[in-house]
Amino acid sequence: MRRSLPIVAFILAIALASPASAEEVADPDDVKGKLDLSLVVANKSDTDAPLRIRIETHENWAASLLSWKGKNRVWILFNVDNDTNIEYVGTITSAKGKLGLNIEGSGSAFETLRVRHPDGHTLKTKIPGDSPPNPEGTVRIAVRSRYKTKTGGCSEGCRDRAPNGGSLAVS
Ligand SMILES: [Ca+2]
Ligand SMILES: [Ca+2]
Ligand SMILES: [Ca+2]
Repeated sequence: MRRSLPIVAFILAIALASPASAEEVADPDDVKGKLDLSLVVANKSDTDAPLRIRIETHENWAASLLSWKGKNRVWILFNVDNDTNIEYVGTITSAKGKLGLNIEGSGSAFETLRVRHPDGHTLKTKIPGDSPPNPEGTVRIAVRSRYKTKTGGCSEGCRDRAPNGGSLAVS
């Protein structure tokens, strides 16, 4: 066994030297409505760096679609340890057209984080590094959406998840 040690050390050295890369999952055109998710991209430049998240949908919409007064929502789920349970849920809503992310869970609620909507189908946000929803090391995330209309195909609420099962592991 002793002979295999240098190989292990060599592989570890490569792993440590690799720059952090973006993790992403494309999501198909699998639900009706404006909040049909198409892509989630997440990355951390270092283990204790901010977690940057980009969410895209297949359709374009105005920030007011996510008004806190309405039923439409985009949620970010955070699993920050080794089990499969979600510890924190971030809810994206808008007030007077300005988007924010409110993260709650494990008995805590955090200050609203800024969310940008640089084009009609993209949401971008940043979770501070070394914070409960983005602890040092690996964090697993998934995104859910709900789009509800008064009549028609989404009157019961059209819901999407990306990835459809499991989560995106970012470290
Ligand atoms: Ca989708
Ligand atoms: Ca967990
Ligand atoms: Ca999906």
